[in-house]
Formats: sequence, structure tokens, C-alpha cells
Amino acid sequence: MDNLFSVFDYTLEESRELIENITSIHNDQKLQGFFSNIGMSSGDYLNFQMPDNLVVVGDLHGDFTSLEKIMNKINYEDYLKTESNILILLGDYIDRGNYSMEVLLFLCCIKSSFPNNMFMLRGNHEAYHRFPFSAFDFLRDLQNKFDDSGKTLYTNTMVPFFDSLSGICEIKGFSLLVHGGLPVVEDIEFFRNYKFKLSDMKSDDGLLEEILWNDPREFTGRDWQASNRGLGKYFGINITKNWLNHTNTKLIIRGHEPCMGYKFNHDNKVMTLFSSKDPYPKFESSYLEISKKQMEALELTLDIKEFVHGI
Ligand SMILES: [Mn+2]
Repeated sequence: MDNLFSVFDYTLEESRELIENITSIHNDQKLQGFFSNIGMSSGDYLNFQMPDNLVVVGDLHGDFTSLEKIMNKINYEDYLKTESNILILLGDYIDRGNYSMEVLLFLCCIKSSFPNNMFMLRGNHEAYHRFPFSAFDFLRDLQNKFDDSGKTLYTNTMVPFFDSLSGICEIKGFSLLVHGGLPVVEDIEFFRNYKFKLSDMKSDDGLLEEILWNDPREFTGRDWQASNRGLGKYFGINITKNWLNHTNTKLIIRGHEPCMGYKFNHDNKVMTLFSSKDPYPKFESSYLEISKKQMEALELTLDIKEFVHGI
């Protein structure tokens, strides 16, 4: 794909145009319901029937090399030609690495060619304007790259783009995918219409914060505890069991924590995937590629590690 390398040469105007175009694709999809035979969305909530194949990419954090390697390994242009093959990214595209903007532009190029089967979830780094934290470099990066216009690009183009990203994805009968983790839900009534609740996170700051910031922890005797991150919570196995039961899914797939490519929590019901390498020399990076047959046959969720590939 020509775009693969040319994203390094995008002007401010070309970047703005591409990202605004993708923002309007996202916003249209959020409103329109069904966008393919197997996919529908409602606001922040994205829902698929089991796809023929599924690829999931974890945090990238400005690591263009890892993104490029994964896209080459899955042969993404052929892969995405089939609309029932899905590619989902778990968020945190920016900060820490050197190529935040290039990662975003490349992803936007893919989205523009394959709008109905490539989806970017939102990470906590894509919500700095909602939940500020210290390690946010992206605005400074933009100012270094585009001078004063970088600030305008951030405010007028990037913030609406980040707000247009989906918060959570359900793959029917298989998995819930989020960036951070499962929100602690104390009122069981929530699950009666959880799809509706998840579709509108703008009016529920707490829900969005937890989806973007939570981490799984192995507790005994309690459901959750405040997070050392200062935002979000640590959620225990009871929360995971509750969500899996009520949504009739087998596995939570999330990113957010650096690890040796992947790790499991909560009796292997929560899988963390991490796909960034350059900014994290002590850790490994990987991605998941699994077919419909394999998803259907999956019994012990630990077995899914067979389908995780190192980069
Ligand atoms: Mn994160």
C-alpha cells in the first residue's frame, strides 16, 4: 500500500482532511445501526456476529514498526477484502513512542479503505481531554511537528476524532473487547439493557472512565479496589464472572497493561494483549488471530494463547 510509507510525508492539511473524514465515518456508523451483514453499532457500543476471522491488536503507543509488522503478517489488504474478516484495535495509539501521528494516519488510511470491518476502540490516551493524566505527550508532538497549528489541529480535529472512537465491542457468544477493563456494576438491573447503557457513555463519565482505565486484579474477598493509576479501578473475578454471565460471552480481551505480549487474569477469562515494542524494551508485543471455527470450539479460554502471535 502506498499509504504505508507516505504517511510520514503527510502535510498538516492532508492529515486534517484524512482524520476529519474518518471522524465523520465513525459518527455516521454510530448513528446508522447495521453497517454490514455481521456488524452493527449504537453510539459507543459496537456489536458483531462471530466473524469468519478476527484479528485483535493491543496498545501501539506510537510504535509504527510494530503496526507495520502486524499488518504485513496478516496481509491486511487481502484479509480485509472479505467483509466478514474483522480487525479490531484496542486503543492507546499515541504517546510514549516516536510515531503517534503516523500510527494514527496509517490506521485512518486502513479505515478509509475498509470502513465496515476495521475498528479502532478508544484508549485512555485518546481521552486526555476527559480524564487528564501526566504522561500525555501527543499535544507537544503535534506542536513540534506543526508549530502553532498543532494546537489547533489537536483541538479542532483530534479531540472530535477521539470522541468518535467506539468504547466497547461485543462479539456475540465469544468476547467483550475494551481498552482497560470491565466497569464495576453494582445494580444488576444494568444488565437488563446493558447494550443501551453502553451506547451512551457521554452521559455517564464513570462508565467511560472505568472502561478506559480499569485493570483486572486477583482479589479474594472483595469485588474491586481503587487503582494506583489515580483513575479507574482494579476489578476482581466476581466482576468478570458477572459480565460474562450476563452478556453470554466467554472471554474479555483488553490491552492497557504492558506484558510479555499477553497475559491472563481471572481463571484465564481476561486476556491482556499488548502490541507495542519500541517504547517498552523490557516487554514483548503480540497480536491475536483466530477463526470462527476456533472461536466456536474454544472451551478452555487458556487455549486461545495458541492463536496469539509474537511480533
Ligand atoms: Mn492504556
